[in-house]
Amino acid sequence: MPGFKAPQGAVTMYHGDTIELTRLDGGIAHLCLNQPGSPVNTLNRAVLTELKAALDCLQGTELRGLICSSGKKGFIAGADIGEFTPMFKGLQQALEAWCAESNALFCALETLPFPTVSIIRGHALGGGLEFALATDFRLASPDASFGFPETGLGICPGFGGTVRAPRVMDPESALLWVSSGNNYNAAAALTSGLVETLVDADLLLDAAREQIEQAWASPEDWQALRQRKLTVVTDAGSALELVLPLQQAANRGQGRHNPAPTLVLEVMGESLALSRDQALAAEQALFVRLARSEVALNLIGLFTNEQWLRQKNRRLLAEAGDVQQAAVLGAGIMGGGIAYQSALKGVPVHMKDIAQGGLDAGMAEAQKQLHKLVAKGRLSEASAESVLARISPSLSFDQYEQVDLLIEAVVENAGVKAKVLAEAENHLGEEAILTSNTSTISITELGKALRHPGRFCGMHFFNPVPVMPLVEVIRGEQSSEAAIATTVQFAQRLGKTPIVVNDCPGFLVNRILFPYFGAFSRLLKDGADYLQIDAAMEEFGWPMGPAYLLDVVGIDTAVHAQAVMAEGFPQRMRYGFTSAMDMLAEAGEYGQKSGSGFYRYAPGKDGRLQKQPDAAIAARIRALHPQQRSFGDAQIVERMMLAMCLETVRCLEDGIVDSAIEADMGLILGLGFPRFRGGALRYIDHIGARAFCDMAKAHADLGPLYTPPALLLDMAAKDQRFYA
Ligand code: 3H9
Repeated sequence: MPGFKAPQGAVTMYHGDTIELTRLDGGIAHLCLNQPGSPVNTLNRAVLTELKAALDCLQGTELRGLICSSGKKGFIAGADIGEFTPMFKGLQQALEAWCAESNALFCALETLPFPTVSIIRGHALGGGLEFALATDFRLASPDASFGFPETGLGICPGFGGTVRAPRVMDPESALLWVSSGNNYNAAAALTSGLVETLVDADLLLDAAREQIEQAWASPEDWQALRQRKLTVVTDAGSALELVLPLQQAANRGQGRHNPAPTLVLEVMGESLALSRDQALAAEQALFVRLARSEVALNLIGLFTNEQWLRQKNRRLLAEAGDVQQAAVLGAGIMGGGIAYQSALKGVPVHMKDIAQGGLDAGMAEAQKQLHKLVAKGRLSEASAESVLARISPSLSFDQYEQVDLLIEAVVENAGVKAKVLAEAENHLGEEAILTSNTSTISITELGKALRHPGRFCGMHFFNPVPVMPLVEVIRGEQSSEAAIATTVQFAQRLGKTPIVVNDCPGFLVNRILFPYFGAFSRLLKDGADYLQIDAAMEEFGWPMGPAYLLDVVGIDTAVHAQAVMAEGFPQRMRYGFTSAMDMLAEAGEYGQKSGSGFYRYAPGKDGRLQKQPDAAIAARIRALHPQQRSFGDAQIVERMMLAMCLETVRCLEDGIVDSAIEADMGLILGLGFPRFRGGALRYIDHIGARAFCDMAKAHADLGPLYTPPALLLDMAAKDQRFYA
């Protein structure tokens, strides 16, 4: 989609690689930002240098106004996050100097001697929104979106956003926007006072000219706007009233692990009672402090990891076939979820089961999910109906010759899966790709049941399918690159993040999860209290502790998968004792699905299951493991995280996963590994390979699960890290 271009006959005032400044008729200058070779504009160092040069050209001219626009479909996506890590890890003085220079630039834009207008289509995020806030007026098209994503990166706005937003918008919205990190639509921007008016995209330039004329028509109003941006917003007492409830909300749940929202609210609250320049100094001090924190470096690392992963997958896609018709075998929770997701994302899908009851349940589940979207206003009734119409339930293989990609999602039993896959292969066309949604069963072995194992690979979805972002694409020994590429492309089409891994019991995510459960079982055996373990792991940052997680996964499912893992890695993963998990499974207490497991479950006021600790369950676990020993929270975290992180290193060492980035992203997206810690390997980097090995060696009595792998020992000897 073309962006704004200077009209013919406009006189060039400045021409850089990314910025073009032209003089239009009527004495109006037009600054257009258009970064070559990138789908978005970012404010990287080169752009800021050119912006300074362009602003210098505007000094001492007899202009009537300046219009700022973008040559892309969006306005500006913020500062260039790719530049952050080296800059933030570098010298503090250099970072401070960069902030000060950038701020001087935005202040120069703000004080130009004529009215300035930003015209915004698409996104104006972070530094991009801060750019717009430095101009006098903002006009936007109805499709525009705005936000300050900085807190999600563990930092705060650093180009004056915390200062200008509450002086331009209503202060309460400004505090919410900056602290939440959320995106807001054009209507919200209008209501909050951020934008003057909404205008169709092709009329924005004319509307901006008009805005400049209006400013000259009542210069006192225009000057009053400028004055408002320089002064105090409110007194300290009123500011506190605005800030406190937002701080409480920011500190709830997972939010407490990222200090950025709370601190930015504190600083913004204080700054409401300060002048612009004092407030800018306070923002800069907070920005530098947050930028150099471990949390920020981890969260920024995730952004660059995601970018790296997208680029890697993009390279694969050259070999991918197009999936126009999908099919799912098995209409259970997973199969039904996959069929729903495929239909939702526009790919028609056959859903086959052996029982009409199964198909009805699968369709009912899809209907339930669609109702939820309609109720939330995210889908119209008509669209929901067309999504549902894309799912064709059937008891037969009719029309399977048109299927491009099939996902087998029947029971987790190798024999049944092999049989179903072999039968399906007979009904598919010669080019079709077959995949299996399995969490543990060997893809290489399943492939042996097929005539064309090259066209087969694993496609492991996580439950609940519509919510969980990860899909593991598993390469069996015979899987062709075309099968992998097509499956990766299809996973992306479903809105998921695919990670390609090699075949082994548990693949990547479950191979790492089960040693973690192993550490949990062993802690219980050694006398630890599972309520304390859950609390300690949640405090570490996990969304739920291991006992609760087992109840959610299903203890029967976990016991089954544990058996597969123990067979695959007997030395490390065979328990050699009856675990609490075994005991509960034996008693039919499978967790949430049966109403009790490590906890007891009953529907709460909102109808959702609430967990309750139960003294009787605790007593039975104590009877099973009579030894009592008290553990500190730090000891618990150490034993749990060692088991998980060491297995992650082994996956890298064994070539199950190609890179540290993919290993960490798999854990974050598939297991909910605390984002602010950046992943298991980044966590090792944080502690240091040598210290991590020493910690592991101190637990040698716990067996081979705690033996540091050769790769880590080698890295420790050479003082190496997983991430630069
Ligand atoms: C900030 O501004 C701090 C300041 O307050 C102060 C500093 C002192 N940097 O997502 P897409 C890449 S913090 C670097 O496919 P879309 C993106 O990774 C910044 N790269 O397009 C992708 O790369 P690739 C606050 C960026 O149309 C390519 O551009 N801003 C940035 O679906 C295309 O992106 C944010 O956090 C960036 N800022 O969505 C915004 N933005 O092709 C983060 C994008 O190699 N970005 N890229 O995979 C977004 O939310 C979306 O990219 C956006 C476009 C909505 C903008």
